[in-house]
Amino acid sequence: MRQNEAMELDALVERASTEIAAATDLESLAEVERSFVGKKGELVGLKKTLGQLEPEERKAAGQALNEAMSSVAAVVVDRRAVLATAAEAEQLASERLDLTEVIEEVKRGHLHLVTQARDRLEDVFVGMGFTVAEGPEVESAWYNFEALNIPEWHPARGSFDTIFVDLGEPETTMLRSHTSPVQVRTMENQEPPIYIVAPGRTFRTDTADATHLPAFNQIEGLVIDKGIGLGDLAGTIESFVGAFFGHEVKTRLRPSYFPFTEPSAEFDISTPSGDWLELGGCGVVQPKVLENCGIDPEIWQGFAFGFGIDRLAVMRYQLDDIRELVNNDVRFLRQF
Ligand code: FA5
Repeated sequence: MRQNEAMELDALVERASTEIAAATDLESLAEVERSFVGKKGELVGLKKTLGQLEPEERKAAGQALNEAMSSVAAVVVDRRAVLATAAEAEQLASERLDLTEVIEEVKRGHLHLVTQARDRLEDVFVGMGFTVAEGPEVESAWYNFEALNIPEWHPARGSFDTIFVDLGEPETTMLRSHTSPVQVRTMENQEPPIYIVAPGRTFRTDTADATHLPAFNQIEGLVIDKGIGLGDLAGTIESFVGAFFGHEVKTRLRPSYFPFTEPSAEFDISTPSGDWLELGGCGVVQPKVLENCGIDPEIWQGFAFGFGIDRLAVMRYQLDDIRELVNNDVRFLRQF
């Protein structure tokens, strides 16, 4: 191979390397590759001129050309690897979902304030030695009324504004109108002494207003032991209110009437404005109710109470209206 031809070949390889390095994507690289080593490429073009050379020269020139072609091919392979990695990274980046905005927007959630109040109530009562009991939300007339000394003819049935379920004989199945049926279920299944609280959902035909909801929550308390009386009930309510609200909140019992307790009382707590707020009912368990549940009233006595958890949340978080609890306005709920 003549000197100037060899130099030309070197220059060609160098130009090919420069152009390959300058290719910014796989497509332009393929084009550069074609223009040097493709069928009509410059190096392949040179190959065709070999025929005009003397056999000896042809051999050396052919060899030099082959080396040039493989060195260009090697540079192409390297560059292709670099560009392919870059292309892959670019594709990944473009397909990536940017969720940072969403994450910033959605703040961490928390329990609803009625749930917070219920959990805290359970903690306070468990701390006082009670265990937590549960009962069904759909009840029979026996558990919701009769076992609690409210027979069918009793006027007190009307005061519970019951929502009946269309099942069996009319007015025999209902959404429980209070948590007191859990008293009955517990006494039927458990030997005294009994110290339970039963929180849960309750339902009445009440129209929603600032202090009423048609679906609300109560917590029932029941103690059955020997020598239990009204003083124990008053002391328990006072301890619980002190633990839940702080000892500056006072309690008072007002005489009232419930067919399942005798004597019965309504209990109120003092509000910061100096008023009293009715929280629930309570009393000494009627001997008839103990008998209905298979417990001998000559040996065992007890007290029971039931109050509204939603009302208690209203008081604790100083809300103006109980309906705030169920409006599901996240701006409101987030504050607690
Ligand atoms: C009862 O439901 C009795 N079972 C309570 C009881 C239990 C008495 C054990 C004696 C022994 P009353 O109907 O008063 O009682 O309801 C108790 C509490 O539930 C009320 O003081 C109130 O805090 C809450 N409550 C009643 N109706 C609603 C309502 N519609 N919305 C929100 N809270 C309510």
